[in-house]
Amino acid sequence: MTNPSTTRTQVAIIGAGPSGLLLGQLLHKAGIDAIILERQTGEYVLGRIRAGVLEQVCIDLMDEAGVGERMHKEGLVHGGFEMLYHGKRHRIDMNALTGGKNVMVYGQTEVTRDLMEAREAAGLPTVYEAHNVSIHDFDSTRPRVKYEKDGVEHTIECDFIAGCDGFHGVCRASVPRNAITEYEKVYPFGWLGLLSDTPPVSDELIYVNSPRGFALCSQRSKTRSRYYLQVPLTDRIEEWTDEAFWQELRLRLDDEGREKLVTGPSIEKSIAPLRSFVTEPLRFGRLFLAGDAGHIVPPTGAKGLNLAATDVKYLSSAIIEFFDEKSEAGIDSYSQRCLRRIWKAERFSWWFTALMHRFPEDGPIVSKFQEAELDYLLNSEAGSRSIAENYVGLPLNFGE
Ligand code: RFL
Ligand code: PHB
Repeated sequence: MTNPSTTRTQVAIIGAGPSGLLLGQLLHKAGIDAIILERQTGEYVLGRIRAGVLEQVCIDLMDEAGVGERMHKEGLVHGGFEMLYHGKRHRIDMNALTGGKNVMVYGQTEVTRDLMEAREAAGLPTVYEAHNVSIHDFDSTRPRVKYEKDGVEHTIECDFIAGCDGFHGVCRASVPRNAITEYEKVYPFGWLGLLSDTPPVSDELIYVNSPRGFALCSQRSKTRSRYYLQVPLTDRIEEWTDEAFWQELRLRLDDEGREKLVTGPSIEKSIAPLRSFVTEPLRFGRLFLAGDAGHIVPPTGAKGLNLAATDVKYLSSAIIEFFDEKSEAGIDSYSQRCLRRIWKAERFSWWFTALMHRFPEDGPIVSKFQEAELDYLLNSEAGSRSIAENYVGLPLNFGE
């Protein structure tokens, strides 16, 4: 059993998801020390199957953090994806439509593992199973964080607190209600995801708008597939056998997809609710929110992890500027810079979700609107280019 302790660090990072780990690595590269506190075990964090698509900006940040080697070796570069509606596929040639930009298929689990290993190799401190984390005095220049480990209370004194603790974390919840505005939309369906060690049905991702609801054929490697189905929020995971999942997926695919689909036992299966959510602002004195702690997008646009990475880029630059140049310009503009990018990704994710899903309250006329819009978008270069430009991710300095 350890004794109560008081430690000092420059940045206390709450949460060892991709945001917290990437921030820790970028700060370390700049010679700034940080302690990460994580409620769960490392294995638990790695066991959460989530994102799979990285934008170029996120790839560049992994490189900048010095953890890009395995990603470049094992990640799959995708220059396009397919959209299926009315039984017909249309390819969005992202590469051609954006002047050579691509995305990388590389699982969030792998991103997290690479960051965890780099942190461990550098001997940087992460406290897993840190319980009852609480944050204090972030409206002053001497914030503190308290937590319990093995029943013993510890205190960290720091210059900044980075709230990288996801949607259900403690940081956003600790901000006085009158200092924060939250915008939220909850969607009337969820995504049922299934991971299996089977070859993907196609080389590229397929986003499906079918009369039975949305489906997505994604992948993690040439031998591991990730599929999703739109399901009612009332569905329970225990009710979905693997066989029922594959059967429903077949019904939402085209003939070619049904023919090529290889099925097998699931290695993970879960239902995720869909939500659009933004907090304004993202800075409260010496506390900063980054990643899912500050915003959530429905996964249709594959933006959540990518937005988390760009928040962290802005935040690490601001903190480095503070310590190296004694300038508060970066921390003062943190919220505004992030939010400008966040709202564009929120808008795209909401729009893409509305275009591809069946909403229970909508009648047949809305399906007709969707079909007309898809017909327009996919047969117009301007329409397709707009999808491609948003999907690969807008540049960090977009509009500046
Ligand atoms: P995380 O990953 O939720 O990590 C937060 C960490 O904080 C810890 N924590 C605490 N620690 C200490 N004390 C407390 N009080 C704490 N409270 C929480 C948690 O245990 C956790 O480890 O947030 P982060 O780092 O901001 O990362 C965000 C991403 O995880 C998320 O945006 C993406 O997964 C979203 N997402 C996707 N994003 C993409 O860019 N591309 C995709 O293809 C994509 N697909 C997806 C997705 C999310 C999905 N789900 C399940 C919501 C697909 C799905 C199905
Ligand atoms: C995934 O592979 O998990 C994935 C891919 C694209 C999305 C959402 C999730 O839009």
